[in-house]
This record gives sequence, structure tokens and C-alpha cells, in this order.
Amino acid sequence: MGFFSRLKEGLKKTKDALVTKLSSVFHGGDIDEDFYEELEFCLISADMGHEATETILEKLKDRVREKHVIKQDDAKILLKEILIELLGECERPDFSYPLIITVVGVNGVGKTTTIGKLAHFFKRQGKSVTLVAGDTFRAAASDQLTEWAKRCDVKIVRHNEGADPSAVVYDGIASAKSKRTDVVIVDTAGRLHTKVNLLEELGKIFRIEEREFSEAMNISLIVLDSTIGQNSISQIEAFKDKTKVDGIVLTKLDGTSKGGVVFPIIMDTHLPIYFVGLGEKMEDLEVFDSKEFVDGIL
Ligand SMILES: Nc1nc2c(ncn2[C@@H]2O[C@H](COP(=O)(O)OP(=O)(O)O)[C@@H](O)[C@H]2O)c(=O)[nH]1
Ligand SMILES: [Mg+2]
Repeated sequence: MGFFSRLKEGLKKTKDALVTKLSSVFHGGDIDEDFYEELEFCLISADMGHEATETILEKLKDRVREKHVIKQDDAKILLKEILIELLGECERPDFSYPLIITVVGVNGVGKTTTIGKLAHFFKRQGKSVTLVAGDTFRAAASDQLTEWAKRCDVKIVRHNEGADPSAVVYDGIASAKSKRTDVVIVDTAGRLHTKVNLLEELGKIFRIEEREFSEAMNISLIVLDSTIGQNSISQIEAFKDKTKVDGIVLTKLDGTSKGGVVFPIIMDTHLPIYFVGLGEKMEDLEVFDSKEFVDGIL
């Protein structure tokens, strides 16, 4: 399946929920106060959040006035424009190589799966990849990552259960440097954002990375499970408070109608979304693109 159709397929539940609701808002008449009220209700129930919805409506009202728009159908085109602009406000930088990506987030959001997909993504672009099993908390975590390394045919550096994660990262970087690997991807334990000591451990990982691999582009991606909707915003805030977060991967969009959550996420945190996860297989990861996303949900 091509990129476009896979994204569309993944966003189907969000689109179905939104379009069903929107079809009762945009019923072909003129724009009036009722129209805005119905639209407000519709956006909020699509998990866009109160503040983001207010901002979107204000922008829409301004633009309707500026352009002297009267018909609801024309307002829909303006709405789409505004949504694309809002999502496009946080641009992600282009990758440069060598690149080190550290993947953080709470348990079960899809970190390890995302790393497998990222390995596949970079390999397809002709890059060499080393995975680092920095989640040493459970042996099963390193085993799961090892499976992904086999599946994607990339290198992995792992230690025994209970090892110091920054020691694994140290070894991973040494190995990557000696083999001139393009991309190093570091898995980390599912730190509950309330556990300060675990967040401090992350700080140590970043310090090792900076010290040992300062020539690499270094980004930290927080993985968020889109099925929990707006609760993910508090996860970002907690991680951002204590450690480095440069961008977001939003997973499990295939299983939810809460895709609208990208709006409050971007508008509240001003962090770019790098990738979206659309399933459990290695090819179910797409680079986030504002226009394609909005086309997928509206
Ligand atoms: N449907 C779906 N499932 C996903 C996606 N990403 C991860 N999962 C599933 O979520 C579960 C937890 O994933 P895992 O990578 O182990 O999470 P971690 O604890 O953050 O490392 C696994 O069953 C994955 O297959 C996704 O994009 N879509
Ligand atoms: Mg994991």
C-alpha cells in the first residue's frame, strides 16, 4: 500500500467519527451562530480540546469575515486551511548523520515497536542502523528489541538484565562509531513520569550521548499512545520538565477515533510530531505531514 492510502486507512476511525459529526454541521446552508456552536461541539468531541477548539474557531471567524464567506461549504475549505496551518507551525528539522535518537515515554505506549519501525524506515533509505537496548529493567525488553533487530537485519547492542542503561548506551555508541553507523536508536525503560530517579537515569543517558557522540545530531522523541487522547499532554509536560524532549511519535492511530488530539498536542507543547504509528508491523510508520494528515481526517 502506498503512503497516502496507508495513512488514510490508519486514520479511518478518526475520519469516520469526525465526518459523521461534521456532516450534520455542514449541511449546505449559510453560516450563522448555530453553525459555529455545532462546529465547536463537534471539534471538542473529536478530542481537539477546549483551548485548541477556541483558537480554531476564532481563526475561522476572522477568515470568514475577511473573505466575506457566506456559505458553510466554503467555510469548510477555510477550516481545512486553518488546520493545516496550525499543524505546520512546528516544523521538524531534517535529519543529518550520524544521528542518535533516544526514545522515551511511559510503559506500553509503543516505544520498542516504534524503534523496530524506525530501523526499517532508515534502512529503506540506505542508512546503517544500530539499536541500543537501554531498557535493562526487564530481560524481555531486550529480547523484544533483539527480535526487531533480526527482523530488520540491523545491529543491536545489549547487556544483561539490571545493567546500567548508560553503560549500554556507552557501548552502543562505541560500536556505532567503530563501524561508522549512520543511525543509533536507543530504547529506554517505560519510566512513569512520577518516578524522579528514573527520569534522572535518562538525564545520565543524555549526558553520555553528548559526551561520547557530540558530532551526531541528537534528538529525543517521546512516544505517545493516541488512544488515551489528551492525557498524553500531561505526559509530555512531565518529561519536558525533567529531561530533553525534541519531538513526538504518536502511535496507535489505527485503533482510535481520537486522532484530533494532534491539535492540542502541537498547540500546547509546540513540539513537532515526527512520525505516526499506524499498526504493529514494521512498515506501519509514516513521517508526519500536516497536509496529508488533515486530508486524512476531513
Ligand atoms: N495498533 C497498533 N498497535 C501498536 C502500535 N505501536 C505499538 N503497538 C502495540 O502496543 C503494544 C506495546 O508496544 P511496545 O512497543 O512494547 O511498548 P513500550 O512498552 O512503550 O515499549 C504492543 O502490543 C504493540 O504491538 C501502533 O501504531 N498501532
Ligand atoms: Mg519497550
